Amino acid sequence: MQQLNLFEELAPALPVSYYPDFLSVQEANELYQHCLQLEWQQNYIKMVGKIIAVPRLESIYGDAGCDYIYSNSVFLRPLPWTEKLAQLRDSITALTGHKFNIVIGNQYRSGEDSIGWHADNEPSMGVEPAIASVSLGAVRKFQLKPKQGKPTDFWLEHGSLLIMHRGCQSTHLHQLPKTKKFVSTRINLTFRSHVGKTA
Ligand SMILES: O=C(O)CCC(=O)C(=O)O
Repeated sequence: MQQLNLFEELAPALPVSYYPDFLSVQEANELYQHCLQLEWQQNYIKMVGKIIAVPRLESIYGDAGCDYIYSNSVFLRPLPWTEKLAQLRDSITALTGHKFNIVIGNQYRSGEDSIGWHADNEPSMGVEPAIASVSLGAVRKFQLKPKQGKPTDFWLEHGSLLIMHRGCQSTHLHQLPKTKKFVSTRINLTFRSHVGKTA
């Protein structure tokens, strides 16, 4: 499979790999339709004494017991793997060697939906976790930056796979910013490890 690592051309130090054609268009279309039928929920976080709606819908599937907590406020209990999500997990493992036991879905309904600068460093994922991120639907800008540096912009395409390598979450932050342009729905699936601790 062709690996087009645009980050390598733009900034050789970035700890990611990008596979634009990880899924065929037909596979990506079918998976997108499947993902629309997943159980999506609106979550809320506590910030400076306020309760704020997370600006996207979320879902979680995975092994029993792999509960996930983020921002000290959102508790996600995985539903059992669907057959299609389990197949996707296994094909990512076959390509990368990384094993995953949960997948968190993000559904961005419009350009108003987003995720701000953060690192995925919850203790439940273990030390220096690799994360695999599959994009479906509308193409959105994704940004990655060293903690003290400038962002590199990237457009994550329908059916693509982005791997954030081990160490990336310690050295870099990433985000999917809002956009004023009209964009249709995008679904992102992030496959993660879970090593036992939930907080
Ligand atoms: O939607 C994306 O591509 C990014 C998702 C993300 O950063 C996350 O789930 O932590």
